[in-house]
Amino acid sequence: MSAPLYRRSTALALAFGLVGLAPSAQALNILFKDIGATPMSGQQLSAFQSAASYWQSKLTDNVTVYVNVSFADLGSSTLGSTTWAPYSLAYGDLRSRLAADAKSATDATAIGHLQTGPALSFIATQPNLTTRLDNDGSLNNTELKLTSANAKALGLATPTDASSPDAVIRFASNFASSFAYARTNGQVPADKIDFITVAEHEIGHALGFVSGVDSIDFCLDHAAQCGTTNGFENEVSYSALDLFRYSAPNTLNLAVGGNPKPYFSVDGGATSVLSFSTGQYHGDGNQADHFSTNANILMAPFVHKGQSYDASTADLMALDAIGWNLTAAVPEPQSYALLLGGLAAIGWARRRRR
Ligand SMILES: [Ca+2]
Ligand SMILES: [Ca+2]
Ligand SMILES: [Ca+2]
Repeated sequence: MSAPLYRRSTALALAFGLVGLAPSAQALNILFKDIGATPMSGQQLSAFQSAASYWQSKLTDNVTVYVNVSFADLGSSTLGSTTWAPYSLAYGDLRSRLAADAKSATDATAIGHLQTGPALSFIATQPNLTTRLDNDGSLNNTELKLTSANAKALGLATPTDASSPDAVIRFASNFASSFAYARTNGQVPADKIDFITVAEHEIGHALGFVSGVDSIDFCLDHAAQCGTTNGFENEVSYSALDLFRYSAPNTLNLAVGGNPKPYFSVDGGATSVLSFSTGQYHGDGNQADHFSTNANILMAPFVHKGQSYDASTADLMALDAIGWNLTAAVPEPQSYALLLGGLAAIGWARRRRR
């Protein structure tokens, strides 16, 4: 039985905001609730609704995803963060689910290149920071951990609702006045950060753009807190997205850092779609559940002032491969500008087995 990894203080007064409008049948439905001590404004809720509606327009999976939202103190450089409810399952079961769910060319390619058998083989970081080929068939090879929303996209039942949601998304109160909460002709002012971009990014994490590499990265320095004093072999760490993290053809690379740098690939590593970031603490400085790029890629670690963008082809391809079904989508490539602020996803937060 999986327990939600996020626990909010019951002393917090819940402020109920508007709930997402239900779209037509046979589509993703994102229902959200403002749980902040200070209620979000109408324009803030409307902006989040825009981000939710964006994803609803891109994904056809007939599931309801519950998201709690609020503004909170996230420090000086983080714009948003997401915690999510986990859903663990055997690798073989996940592979079967992905095969049964396959609809696109990306899906077909991805399924055709997944490792066979009950246990994955991959490059992994060890507690002493060295790496090795982990093919020992222990729990970290045989069981994976998805976001509950990702599990829903694969037809798995997850007991979430508004009081026990799929994800909790927090936005930086420090940047509340730096955000633009609406786009004008698709743009925001040059000195503002597009809140809708940030919200779409965080929802992307909730939908499953997460990596167990971040968990390893964090737990390398927090073994007692993580319960990993005996190493990572009997931990469920890796995500569906981690099935597509390669550093060479046929080399699944789930190491922190990564040399060469791992990249997103749906054909067993033969073709790199885009490089991944490699870890906040022992990698390239950015959480591994992001692409590694300065371009306007939604699931990159940064968003740029004055820039507004939605999911790129690479972002959508990743969600497609992990179990979502896409409506037709052809985003345009975009140029990039100034870096500003990290979009930290606290996707590493883990649960203990047993
Ligand atoms: Ca192992
Ligand atoms: Ca798909
Ligand atoms: Ca699906």
